[in-house]
Amino acid sequence: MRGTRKYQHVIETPDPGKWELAGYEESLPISEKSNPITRELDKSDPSQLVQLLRDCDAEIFQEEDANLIHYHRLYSESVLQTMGDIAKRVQEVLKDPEGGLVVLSGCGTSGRLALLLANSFNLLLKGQHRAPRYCYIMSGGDRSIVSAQESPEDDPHVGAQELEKVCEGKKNVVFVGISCGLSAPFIAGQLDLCMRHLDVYLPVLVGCNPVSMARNDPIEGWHSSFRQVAERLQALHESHKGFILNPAVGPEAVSGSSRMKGGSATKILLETLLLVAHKADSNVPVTEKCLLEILRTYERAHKVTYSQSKKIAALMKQTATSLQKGHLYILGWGTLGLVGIMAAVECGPTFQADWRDVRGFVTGGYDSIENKEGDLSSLGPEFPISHEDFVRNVLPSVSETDAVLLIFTLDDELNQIEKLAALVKEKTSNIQCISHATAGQYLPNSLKKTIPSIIGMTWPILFLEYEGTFIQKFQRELSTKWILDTVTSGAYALRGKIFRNFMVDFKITNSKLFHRAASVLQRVTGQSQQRCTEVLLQSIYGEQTLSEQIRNRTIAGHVGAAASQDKVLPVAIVSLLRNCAVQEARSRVDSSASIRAAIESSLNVPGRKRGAEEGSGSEGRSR
Ligand code: F1P
Repeated sequence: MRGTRKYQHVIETPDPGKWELAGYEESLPISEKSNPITRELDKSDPSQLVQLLRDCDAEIFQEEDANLIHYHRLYSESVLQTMGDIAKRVQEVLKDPEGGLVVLSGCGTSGRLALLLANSFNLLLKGQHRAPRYCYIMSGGDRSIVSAQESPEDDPHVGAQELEKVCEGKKNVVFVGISCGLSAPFIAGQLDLCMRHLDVYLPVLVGCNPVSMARNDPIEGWHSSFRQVAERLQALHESHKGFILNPAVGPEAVSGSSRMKGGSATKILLETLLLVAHKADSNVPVTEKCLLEILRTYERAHKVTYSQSKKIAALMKQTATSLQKGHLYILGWGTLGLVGIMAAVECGPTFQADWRDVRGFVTGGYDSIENKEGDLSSLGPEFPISHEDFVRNVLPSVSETDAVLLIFTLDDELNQIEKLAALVKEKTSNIQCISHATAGQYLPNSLKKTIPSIIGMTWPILFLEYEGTFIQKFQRELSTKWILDTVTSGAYALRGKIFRNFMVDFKITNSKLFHRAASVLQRVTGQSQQRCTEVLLQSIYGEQTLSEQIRNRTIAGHVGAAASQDKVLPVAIVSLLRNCAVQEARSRVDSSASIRAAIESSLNVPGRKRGAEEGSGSEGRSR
């Protein structure tokens, strides 16, 4: 443990990682680096996987180390100061009855979190008999809540249009753009709009990379890169006309999977500062102490969550088995249902899962998630999300190969839960649950009998005025998120979808993911950027000889072509490692037991030269 720690930690936070050292994967932003903690993720058993992911999550709370590169962390003075400054501005908006609005916006998980947070704080206002002041925007619109839509992330124009739409007639707007990687063009477009109208907007950027690591490749059809936008925003920081809240939380456990730590950190940062703003609204001054008091509760949540590591590992193992031939259905009550949907949806883009493989359902469906566009059930079979929809459309075909996970608190309708559990048990014995209780509450025996596998979380009573209930709700949501991120990522690792700690079987559906594919290819094979891009394109187009016409296409063109292909990156990796045509590589990948096995056996081909990256911890250049 470091001697320089300023705060006493609730959990044991790890020592600074190798990723903090100068030169470690230098060309990559923190959010895309491979975390040294999880280098052997693909070789780990369920208990080890939980431990590794627990340690990675603990890095969120690690403090700045003055002896290393000066990364700002969650507890850094500058970060706490910025949180306080933003809270004060939110407080002003809350006092403006007519023209004030807080807009939270993001893509993918960041957009779903924007929805979750906007709902939480509108609910808080409702409890005080006050009108809603929060709204959310997510790229791709409300359909992205339950179905991954990655390509709208690339459009800065649509981002700006959407923002203008929700702010019509407003005079005092705090805009919070969330992009964990400081990378989404959709958010860049919105920040740019705000900076052109500072009389109305206070632009805030939330993410987990330093500005110098923000994405710098040109945004097609637009005037700036994300980094240029972030630099302009940074220049406004001193005059308090704009803010960037971007503590480093360390690389993701699965490289680039910003739904994990990035998402958790977003939730912690924003809930903390917004709660403090509401507290301040009742004339309590915004102080570092208030912020710390709340941040501590999230550390406590980490400790409580991972005290159940053994049971989480068992759930992961069961999930991996079910995903061989069956499915995982996550049925949540209240906002925990939305947290379940968030985890389920991301399995598609991250692990090339079919939308039927992992699905989330929530009590009350769209009514309870209070999305802007209302009931989306008619959009297609993946859109019905209520428990009734599950019982009607899915349950009849559930069998022993499927797993069902119920997530609830002991304040929910336990009778209903028991009834649903009994129905599920008629179809499969693989039923588990995560239950959240407050100290002094106990699960009824009848429920324990119906569901023998229970991850039971008991939360301490919080003696904190009115916001105590919300803190408890936030802790339970984050705890559930941590468990589900761990269980789904771990299960797919066990299914051979991860190589070392790289996601290798993801869909290339936007420009960020195209660059990520090229970068992983370089790091696994040790080949040059030019060669990797060439083979990536060969894999996308299924052609060994690339025509001039293909070579001249834009990245958006390549992304469009990649959308209809599967296993693009694994095929490119095997092709490069074996120095064989992409057709041969594809048939090898197709006939392998898993993606990981295909890569591993290609690495061990006799006579193959070792790549620069293998075991060395150095990096490839991606941009
Ligand atoms: C946005 C995002 C992630 C998602 C996936 C694709 O990232 O949609 O939420 O998990 O990795 O990108 P960001 O803009 O918040 O970095």
